[in-house]
Amino acid sequence: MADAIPTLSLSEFIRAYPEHNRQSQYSRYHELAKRFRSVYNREPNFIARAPGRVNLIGEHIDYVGFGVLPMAISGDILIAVSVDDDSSTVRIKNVDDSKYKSREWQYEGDEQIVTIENDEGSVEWSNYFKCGYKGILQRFKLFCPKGLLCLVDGNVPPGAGLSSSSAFVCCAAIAVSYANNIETDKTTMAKIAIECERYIGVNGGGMDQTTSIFAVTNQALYISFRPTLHPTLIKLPSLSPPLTFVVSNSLVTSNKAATAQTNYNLRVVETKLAAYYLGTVIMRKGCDTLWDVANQYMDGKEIDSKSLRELANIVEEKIGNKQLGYSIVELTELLSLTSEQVTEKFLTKFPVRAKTFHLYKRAKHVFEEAARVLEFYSLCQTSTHSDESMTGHIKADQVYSELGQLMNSSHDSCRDLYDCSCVEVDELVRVCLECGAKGSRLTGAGWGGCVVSIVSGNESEEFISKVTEKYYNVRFPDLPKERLSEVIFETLPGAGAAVITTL
Ligand code: NG1
Ligand code: MG
Repeated sequence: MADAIPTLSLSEFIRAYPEHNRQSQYSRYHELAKRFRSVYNREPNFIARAPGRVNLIGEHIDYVGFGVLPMAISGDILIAVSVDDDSSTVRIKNVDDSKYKSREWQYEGDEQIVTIENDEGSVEWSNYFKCGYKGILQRFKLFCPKGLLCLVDGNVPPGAGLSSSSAFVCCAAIAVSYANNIETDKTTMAKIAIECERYIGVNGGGMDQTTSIFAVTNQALYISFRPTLHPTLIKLPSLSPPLTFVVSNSLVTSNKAATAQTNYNLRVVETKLAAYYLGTVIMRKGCDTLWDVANQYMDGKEIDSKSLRELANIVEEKIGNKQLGYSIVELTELLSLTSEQVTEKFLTKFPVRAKTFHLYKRAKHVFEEAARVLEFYSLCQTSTHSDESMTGHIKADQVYSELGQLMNSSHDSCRDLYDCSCVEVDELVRVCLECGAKGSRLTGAGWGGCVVSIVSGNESEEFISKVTEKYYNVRFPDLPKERLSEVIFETLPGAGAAVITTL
């Protein structure tokens, strides 16, 4: 799969869209080019685009090293760019300039390239662009980068778990590399985007960037990260009635960068503490990630869902559910390390704030969630292969119910073991199930954001109207009707990142 990011004309690109939204996509790209001309008084040379994603299953396990199963959505970030050969100044503007102020900076030279300051509590929007900029300049050692005039537009809701941040970082990296005449393959681009998004202060995994770059219309992805990054395109089961995924936004936003120290980065640390401890008790040597624990447990053989379930039982035996978690003092005893060693090993690279650390709940979630992903994947494969030989509805019902149950268990585990849900998201999941979803779960990092539900195709309209009545009309009665299609929508696997050269 070492192929390049596609460069396409707008008409070629639009062909990948389902017929019903081709026209609206066309207008969006044209509008952006038009705005660009009026803002900068010149033609854009190209538009880079990168989509958001919805994760079907596999939450908070990518940074641990286990495979996940997402798909791209049609919402994306667009950056129209005009290259300025005579300077190295970057100017970026947003079509929504009341919310996102224009920024400008200079290439700072070798080491620093560009300063990214992470203010806790509020995150400067242009930092996501700077991540991609810095990532490309560093990786390709560009000492005389071109100046850029950029105009950004996006329709992935921010802080909703649909990965607007990674779509922006990927889009920026692609725009900067294309503007500087760098050709690279998708794997390299995904790895750059994964690493450079960490400049924002979140010790993230690689699911979002990989999806944004590798996605193909009508296919989901199974992404494995270890031993190397490896995305596999997969067909979702073709069932009758057809399977649909509906995304609904709880409308609670959670800015992952602003809350990293108490939420996301803390979870990364907790899984590392658990990996170290389990390594010492099972293999007599601390491991770096829970994937390493599983890999050593399997002696290098393929990790399957049965062994992951065994590992979840070992977590029960060896760690035990200490309700209040471990304080640093207790950790030093448990891990036979000094408190300096604990700090140095686990708490320095990305600082976190916590009185106690939960090892049992996090490790149990990770192993079971990793098992669920493999079970979901194998259901997709068997039902895709064999549905012609099966007789219609019985088979479909069974597949729906099995996929749905895996999604439900995933949500329960995010809520109860990983503590990454919130009251509103739990309520929305409950409402979705009451309204006929076969399964429903939070998607993305959590602590707010979106829910994804599996719904039988011929029931999706009715489903959407029932959820609207029971969730949005009750909790957000003032939400304008015309915004409903942004907050609850059916989604098909969308196309991946591209550069659109002829508008
Ligand atoms: P979102 O919700 O898109 O910010 C984050 C991480 C993913 C993954 C999920 C949880 C980044 C860029 N994204 O996604 O890698 O860990 O949370 O499954 O850090
Ligand atoms: Mg994100």
